[in-house]
Amino acid sequence: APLIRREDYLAPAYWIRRADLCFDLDATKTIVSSKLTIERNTTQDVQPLKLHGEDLNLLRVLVDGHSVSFRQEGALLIIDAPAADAFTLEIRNTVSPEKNTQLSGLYASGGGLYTQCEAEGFRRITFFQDRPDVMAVYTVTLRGDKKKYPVLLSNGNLVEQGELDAGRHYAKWHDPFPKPSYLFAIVAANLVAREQWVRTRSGKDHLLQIFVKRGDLDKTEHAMNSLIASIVWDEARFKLPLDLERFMIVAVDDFNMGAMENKGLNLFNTKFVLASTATATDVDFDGIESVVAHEYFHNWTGNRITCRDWFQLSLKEGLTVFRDQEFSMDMAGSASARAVRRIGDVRTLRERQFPEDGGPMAHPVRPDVYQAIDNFYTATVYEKGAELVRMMHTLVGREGFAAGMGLYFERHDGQAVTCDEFAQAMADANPHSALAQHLDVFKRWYAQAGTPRLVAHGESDAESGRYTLRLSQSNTPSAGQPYKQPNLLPIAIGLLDRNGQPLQLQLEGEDAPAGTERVLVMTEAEQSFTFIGLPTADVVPSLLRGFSAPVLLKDGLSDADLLVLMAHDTDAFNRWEAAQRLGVNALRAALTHDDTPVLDAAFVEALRTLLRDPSLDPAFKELALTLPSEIYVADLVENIDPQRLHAAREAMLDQLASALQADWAWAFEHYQVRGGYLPNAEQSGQRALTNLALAMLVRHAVASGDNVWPGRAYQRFKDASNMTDRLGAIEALVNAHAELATPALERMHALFKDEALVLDKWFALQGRAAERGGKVFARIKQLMQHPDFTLGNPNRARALLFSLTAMNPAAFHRTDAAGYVFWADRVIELDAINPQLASRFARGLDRWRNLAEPYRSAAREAIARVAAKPELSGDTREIIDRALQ
Ligand code: HT7
Ligand code: ZN
Repeated sequence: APLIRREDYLAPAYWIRRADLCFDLDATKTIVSSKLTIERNTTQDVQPLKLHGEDLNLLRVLVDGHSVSFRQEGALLIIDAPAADAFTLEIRNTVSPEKNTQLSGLYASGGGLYTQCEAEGFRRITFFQDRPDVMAVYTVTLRGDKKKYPVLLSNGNLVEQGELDAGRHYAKWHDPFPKPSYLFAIVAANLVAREQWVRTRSGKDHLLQIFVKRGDLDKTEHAMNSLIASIVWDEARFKLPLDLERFMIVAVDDFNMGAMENKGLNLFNTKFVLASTATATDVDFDGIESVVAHEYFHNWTGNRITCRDWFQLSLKEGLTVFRDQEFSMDMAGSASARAVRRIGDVRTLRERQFPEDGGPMAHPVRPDVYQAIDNFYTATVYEKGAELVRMMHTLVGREGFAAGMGLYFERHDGQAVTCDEFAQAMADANPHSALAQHLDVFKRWYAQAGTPRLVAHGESDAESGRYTLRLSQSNTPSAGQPYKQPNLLPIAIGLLDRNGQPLQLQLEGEDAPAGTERVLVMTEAEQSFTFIGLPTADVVPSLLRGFSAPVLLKDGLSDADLLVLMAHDTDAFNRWEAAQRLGVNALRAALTHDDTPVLDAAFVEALRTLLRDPSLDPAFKELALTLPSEIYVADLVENIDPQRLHAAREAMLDQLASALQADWAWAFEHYQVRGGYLPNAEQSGQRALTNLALAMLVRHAVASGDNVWPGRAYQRFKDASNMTDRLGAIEALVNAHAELATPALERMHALFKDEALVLDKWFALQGRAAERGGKVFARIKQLMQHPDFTLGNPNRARALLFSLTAMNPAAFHRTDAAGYVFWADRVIELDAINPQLASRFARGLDRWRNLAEPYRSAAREAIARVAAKPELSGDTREIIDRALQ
């Protein structure tokens, strides 16, 4: 496939102002009749009209009602000489939804018909200039069998509906907002809706609807509450009101991603809509809240202002992730609960985005080149993009950020723009900020791939009371970027004395101290900051508080310094970070020495103190007492041996389980939730900690041949009144390889055989189970043959396969290469069904170059075997080619 380059952007040769579409719906063959009102872009020379089309059967083409000469070249329909500067183009074509296993375009799922158009799915419905800077007003008529498709939906407002002959009916929808084709949607299915009217601040009433299959209505309350909370929050925090009379969410079983923000008609993976206490965990409830919010927030950041081209994807995704992160923090409430959310977000960033930035798919937040845009819905565009917005927020402050958003909408509402326009609006609204002063430096974040490294070195001078912090930053080369320039880094910092007391901060040249925390702004490769008036020379710096910049920090702190931060830092993020770093140090030591891996006594005692500390929230304790993941550590170490890492971490977990046994038992009892289930931050923290405690207790019991805790876990699994406790109990048994794991798994399957989302959990928990002696990998292979397993449903495929490759390094990276053989076979198999899913799965070996031998050579061989398949899709080909480059 040809490379598409950002620098080649040209405005379209034609504008499509209106699209009148008519669908005669049928799963085997749907007829699409399209009438487009087109104007030539008169700022350019006359050019042929080129429309995208993929997997379409063309029936006719008329210009202004007359036949016209046209040609089809590859995936383009070309009309060399359209009649005039303004004309109508009528096209009729057919598509086959039931043959569309890619789930892009119009496809069938569970008897209904659904669309997914982002990024380039509209061209799989009808011929169009399928690019985001072409914005049209859509009127859509849907005709179909009334029994099969009682619900007929599209974007905007319902303007007409009625009966037709032969048991059919129709509905006509009009969306007054011009929109790019990727936001188009239709649904024709047998669904029911939870409905709610809400009144926004202006006094307007709006209808909210959540459509699901009959029988799922009782699982939609949380999604509806999340939607209402999102509407209220966006109006309160950013003055952005709901602009539609009706806002619809439709849940669908087969969906390639989490959800899609089509204007007024969001389509959602059922996973992010349906929740009941019995079937969904706290993590699911949180996921629903943030995905509902994310898609709702797109209505302004993405739909009202959209992207000029797909290189600008982070314009809407980074900003919208930032907004949903802020929303979730505000919903969580307390400062501690906010910190817990921040820790979760940083964990995701470091486990998903950092490895991406160090591997073959490394790309800037605003990429320069791609083959398949579907491959660029990445952690870099989303999560690193959100960090860029967060840094702007840090630099201009909460009020300044709100002003920047205001100016952005004032300037660009209704337009398709670039990341530059967003940054410019932020800077212009805050002319005295460091962002405005160094905008060009800041914008390097959009342009340069790779995770910057920040090295910090502090020096105290006892006599003068000075502390000088010398900072230097660098970034390793990445594809097409051999040299990198320094970034603008906002570095939130505090200084502590040896007893953990915060010190007042006064920089050289300042008249007086200005509190115990501040943000240093670094713009050059090397910079020093000198603090004066310090009462001690024994300073422990707390750098990058709240993870104020997405960098790899090397500050040379000793374990003793980290223990001070872990016990006393006022910044909860850095307190957690200190515990993680002590864990990383121990794991690194275990990988470099041959002794039995151990955590030292001081760290274990610090963990015990933290676990017992009455002033700390259980959610925070659970995070701090969880050792850094194998995925995170694997990214920090070169030449990684996943089996050794797994063995070392398992040994440390055994040690923690044994050394803190009485403390785990105490925590398990002390933090039980008493009273009914609520999916709030307080209760979910308690459940998370009791589940961790139970896992530790079962682990220790199984290792020492004791049956009491496995028995209690099994009982809890059986009696649990909510899915979080039930899943926690069964995972404790499965991960410890307890005998009772087998009956628990059988029971769970029998209980939930008709609940697709719970079956996904059943597959996933086995896919990510702690490997021991190859048993987990063998079980995964066996589960491929299970009657409930299918590669056709993305959730099911992800549950088993992605759990192995993305979450279970020890089961995947085997010395006999069987994991890689399995991976290659599945990539090829999946690619023939669903290239988007296959190319995501193919990324499971992105970091093969970082593996030690024999893994590295075996992984390379497996990738080469996939590369040798001539029939690979463009999506998967791009990933595989990059991996081998
Ligand atoms: N904007 C949406 C992206 C999306 C998507 C992209 C490619 C293929 C399928 C897809 N489904 C949804 C989701 C979001 O970020 O809100
Ligand atoms: Zn999004």
